[in-house]
Amino acid sequence: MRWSASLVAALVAAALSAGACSGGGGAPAPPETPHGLVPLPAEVVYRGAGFTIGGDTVITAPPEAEGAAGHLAAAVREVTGRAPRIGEGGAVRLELTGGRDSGTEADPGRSPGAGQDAGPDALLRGPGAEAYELTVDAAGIRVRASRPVGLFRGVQTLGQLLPATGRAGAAEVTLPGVRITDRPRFAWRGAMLDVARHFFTVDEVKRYVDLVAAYKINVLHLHLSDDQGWRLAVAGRPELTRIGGATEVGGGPGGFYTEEDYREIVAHARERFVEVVPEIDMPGHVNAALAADPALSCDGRRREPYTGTDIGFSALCVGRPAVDRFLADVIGELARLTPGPYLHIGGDEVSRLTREQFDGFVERAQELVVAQGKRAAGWQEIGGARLAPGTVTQYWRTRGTPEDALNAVRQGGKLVMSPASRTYLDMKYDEGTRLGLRWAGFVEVEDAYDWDPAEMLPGVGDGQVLGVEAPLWTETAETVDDLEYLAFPRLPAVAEVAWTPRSARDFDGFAARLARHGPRWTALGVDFHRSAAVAWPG
Ligand code: TNX
Repeated sequence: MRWSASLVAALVAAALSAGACSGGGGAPAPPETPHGLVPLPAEVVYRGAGFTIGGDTVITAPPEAEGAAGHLAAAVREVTGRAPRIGEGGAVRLELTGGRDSGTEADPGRSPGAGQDAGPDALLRGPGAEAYELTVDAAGIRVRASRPVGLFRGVQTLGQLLPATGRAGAAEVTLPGVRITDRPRFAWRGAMLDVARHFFTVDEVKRYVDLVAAYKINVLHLHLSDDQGWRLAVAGRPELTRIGGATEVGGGPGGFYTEEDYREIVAHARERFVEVVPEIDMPGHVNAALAADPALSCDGRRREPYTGTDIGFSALCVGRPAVDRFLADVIGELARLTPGPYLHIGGDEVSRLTREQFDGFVERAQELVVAQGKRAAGWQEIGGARLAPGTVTQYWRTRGTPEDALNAVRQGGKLVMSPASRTYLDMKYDEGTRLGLRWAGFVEVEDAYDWDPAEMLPGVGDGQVLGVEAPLWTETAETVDDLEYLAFPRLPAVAEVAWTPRSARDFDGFAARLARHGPRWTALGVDFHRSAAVAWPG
């Protein structure tokens, strides 16, 4: 019999309150965090006795899952003060089953089985690649998956079964007895960070990755260029970063990533099974590039650096040989530095070009991406162009017509859903929010949660949706605190929309589970927004 998670939650709540009424005669103490899992797994059954982790606990894991085992040991150390040893014969076991993924898409060119670097697997193979099972009982803890990525996702779940913080002096923690069978609904579960409007350092980006990976986000979409800044070094074009990288919104010093910096971010993300999708936004949003290289504009004039927040005023002089060389250099560099399967070419909000010019540019950029063995991603507007097989279109415009996105689907393309009125983490929560914009309306945590990606557009169901992404534009966000205040708690809401089956989701249940994360964020120093719809403890 298969239980829906919400049914199980209701039964557990009933059982717990029955236990409370029975006078406690031998009834096990209610587990500390029975409903704190975000995103909610596909199936959760709390049952039987749990398991106590202490200083002598040993974690056993195959070599491919050493990273996951290390993350688990660190999470345990956070609450008990001591990391479990990783070795043979442990009561906590991470196991690769070596079987086939359940329900994956065919992916010629890769053989199934355990032990592969699972970063691209999840994006190219479909959500089954990330499936796992987690059991906690009196004998121990077992996580099973066919791939290392599944073990890592299972360890993230396990981390949420631990209390937020250790009790002073307690060297042990008891996890509830539970059996979880889980896999994501969508393959692409993204967080976009705009490092162009305000620059964020490698360490700041890594911290964001750590925070979002806990919610099983698997794509870090880095918005690496815009009018206000060019943030990635491109071999042979030093002026792009020297001039284009030297400022940001408000006139601060800006910054950029060297090849080494970028590789460090990619490696850090991959260790957490998060794939970096780099975006160079073209053919609009390019003032920083035009400030660096006047040959990219039709009038041949160098632009002044731009530190304001207007949009739509810049464009490459498409069709010029200098622009084509630039395009080839930039896409070549992105492909060289990026192990993941997708390169994002931007394509949003271009008002200076004719439709023909725009479409021609998008088609040329796609051709270059495909020639590098990659797939292209682009904002919704690219859907009007002829799309290559595998090109992903990112829906965002909740004002105006979705015609471009529908056109992408008519061509057989898939969508990543980032409706601004639901997923834009840069919108204000409400009238009083000290940061953020308001053009797409206020976005409270209920708005970020209470929608369905497969019910937004006519003719766009589960089969047309590759995934969901929450963009964090940074016109108004200058510091890590600003980022975190905007992302939490909305990012976890979007992460659950992307992961959890529709039938298992309801806002009240989510809010009750989410409340448990307040103390976690406080312990991590995350400055989160205390949304009024959530009963935050303390
Ligand atoms: C629209 S969404 C933009 C960005 C802005 C954002 C602010 C999209 C593809 N373009 O350039 O930063 O709104 O909310």
